[in-house]
Amino acid sequence: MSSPQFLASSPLTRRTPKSRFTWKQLGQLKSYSTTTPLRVIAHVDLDAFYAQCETVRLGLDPAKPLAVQQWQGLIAINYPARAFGLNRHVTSTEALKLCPDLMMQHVATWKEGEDKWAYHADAYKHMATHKVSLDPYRTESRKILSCIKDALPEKFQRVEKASIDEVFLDLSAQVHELLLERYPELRGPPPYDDVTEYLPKVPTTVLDWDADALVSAGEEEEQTDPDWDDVCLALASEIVRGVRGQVKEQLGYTCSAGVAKNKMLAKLGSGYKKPNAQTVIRNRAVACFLEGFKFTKIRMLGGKLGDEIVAMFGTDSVRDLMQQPLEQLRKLGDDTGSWLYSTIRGEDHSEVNPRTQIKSMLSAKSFRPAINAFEQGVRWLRIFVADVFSRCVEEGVLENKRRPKTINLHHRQGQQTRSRQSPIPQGRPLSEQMLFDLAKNLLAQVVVDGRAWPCSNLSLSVGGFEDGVTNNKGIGGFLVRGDEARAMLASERTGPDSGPPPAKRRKKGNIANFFGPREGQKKEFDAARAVLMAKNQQSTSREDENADVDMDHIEDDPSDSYEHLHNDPAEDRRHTTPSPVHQDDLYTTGTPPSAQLDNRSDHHPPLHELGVDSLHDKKPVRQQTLETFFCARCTMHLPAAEKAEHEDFHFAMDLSKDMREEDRNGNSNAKTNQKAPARQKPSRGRGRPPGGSTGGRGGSEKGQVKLAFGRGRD
Ligand code: TTP
Ligand code: CA
Ligand code: CA
Repeated sequence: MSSPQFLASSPLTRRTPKSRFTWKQLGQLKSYSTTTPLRVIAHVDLDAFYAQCETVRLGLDPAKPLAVQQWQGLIAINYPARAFGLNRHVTSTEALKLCPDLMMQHVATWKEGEDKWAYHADAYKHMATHKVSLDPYRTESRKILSCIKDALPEKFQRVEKASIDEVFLDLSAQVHELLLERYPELRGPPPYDDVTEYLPKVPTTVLDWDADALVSAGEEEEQTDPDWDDVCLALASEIVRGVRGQVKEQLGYTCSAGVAKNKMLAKLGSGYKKPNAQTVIRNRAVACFLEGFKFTKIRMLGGKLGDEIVAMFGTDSVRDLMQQPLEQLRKLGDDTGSWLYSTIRGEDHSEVNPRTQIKSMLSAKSFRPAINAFEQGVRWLRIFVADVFSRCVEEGVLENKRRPKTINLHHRQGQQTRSRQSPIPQGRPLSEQMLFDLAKNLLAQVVVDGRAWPCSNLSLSVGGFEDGVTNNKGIGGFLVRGDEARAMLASERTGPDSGPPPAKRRKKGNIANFFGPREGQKKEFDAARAVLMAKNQQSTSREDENADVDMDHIEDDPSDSYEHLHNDPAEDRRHTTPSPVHQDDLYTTGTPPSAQLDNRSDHHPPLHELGVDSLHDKKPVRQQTLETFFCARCTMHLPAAEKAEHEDFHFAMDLSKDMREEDRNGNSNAKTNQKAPARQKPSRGRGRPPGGSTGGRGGSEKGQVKLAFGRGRD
């Protein structure tokens, strides 16, 4: 590696007796500084994850070809099966032709009407009545995460779960400790106690990279002696080898890893050589490494932003884009241009965020054929609730460690997606029954609004997870009033789940009335609900109707600039099954897009961030993305499609609170009506005016609120 002759002759050679790194930069490692050039990050990604889960679960020989099937498609293919040319675009029938010995294991499913998922041998025939469960893979994912953590000293476990089968590790502090252990000259103090002094030179010219795939740095760069950044990466790589060894030994899984100075490079590195390999990208090799990539493979650049750049500069290659001066890139906007400029040069100062708490959970099903009756919907709700509740239990709801604040139902009919949201009462233990009643109530609201059938997709999510809530005042108390509030509370206390929807218990309500003429039923709703109802219409979300979803969305850290520029998840990070027959599954990973570049609203995590690069090659696949927005009041991310509705939710809640206060103060309705419009309703810029108002835009806000109230009380 080193060459004294070259060192003597090259004008580029740093032939000082010192390193090019300072004592300060070394010290910064200890505190996980995101800017020290000595930083060391690893990304670990399981090989053919679901396929390995099945191999391990069934105790099969990992050398035998195996694929995980979902309906007629394949969603995971192990490496022995890939040798037969199998990939996710191949159907199960085609797969068997290509590889007659292929073991195909269908994913576990929830069967309509049952309250537990199971492995059903004939599940592939029953797409209409079964729903995919990813529980087995989530369970394995958790075990692997904890094994990875345990493989690291407790004080150095800075691990971010990035998806169901990947994690980032910030190994900086651990490497710092190892450096000091192995190179006593680094223990200091620095000469003259001056941290801006350069470190001594690395005492060796050869580093042990073991079996690592070492990305070449190009002839010239390879001539230079190793410096401390190389040493740091070699130590990190040693740690990662140990971690991977533990995962294999204890749980039987192989994984691949990337080791580099930041998340972006580490992530690209883990996919560079697979399976069961680890790739190191030394700082000196970054330019060489990135040049060969399409920039659309880089995190954040796989989606619309990437397309925009391709269109603007007529290329998708990093090499070509690197020729563009900063001013040219700034055509994309100052911030985006600068970010892009440094990103394609391998800069990324985002943190490894060890928070792995789930912040929302979603369970969904696409119906083919569509469903046509309330009772049918309710049967699916029972499954969604069982699914979501079991995941809540894993999150510690029974011990009141964490619990969700809101429940959402999304309903799709034709091109229209509608959502209903309700607070989850906080003052008593969360139960499956409570969630079920709330869910049923939400579905009943959709139904009473009309045009509910045929329904092609239903999804249920709970969100706003909070740590052990102690206040016994349910947020629900603020949202609804009068009969509606009583009806809701009653519904939460109901007995058998097969009972009628809560609406039945409303005044005058029997089930026939409930599903009767729309206008008449509107009277059943009180003022705040009317505001919600009126505004909840006509969502034109382009959410994919074919999703059979089962996903958790992990807490993100808004301070993480990396995430700011991107994601969710999640995740919201999610991805689809690119089967030609269906896209039936998606999962989430990591954090959602919490902010946008230049205030753009269309930036969301590219699928490849989820380890779904292959999807980009497949033209007919509609990419599912879940754009989210951050609600500062709930401190949570929610699907962007729900933004307007969610704002309405707060608006109605505030309004209702005002009214309660005024009621308490003995104020009249007249005053309430004077006051209510003063609250600015968030502008939504889409959909029809609330309450069916034909009034104009902008200035109509106040009138709309009044109208909604009027209508609710007619
Ligand atoms: P990936 O990490 O993208 O792929 P993989 O683990 O199967 O294979 P690799 O060795 O290349 O990393 O996805 C992780 C799991 O997510 C995968 O095993 C199955 C699931 N998945 C889907 O269900 N649908 C998809 O479209 C993709 C890409 C993955
Ligand atoms: Ca993987
Ligand atoms: Ca992955």
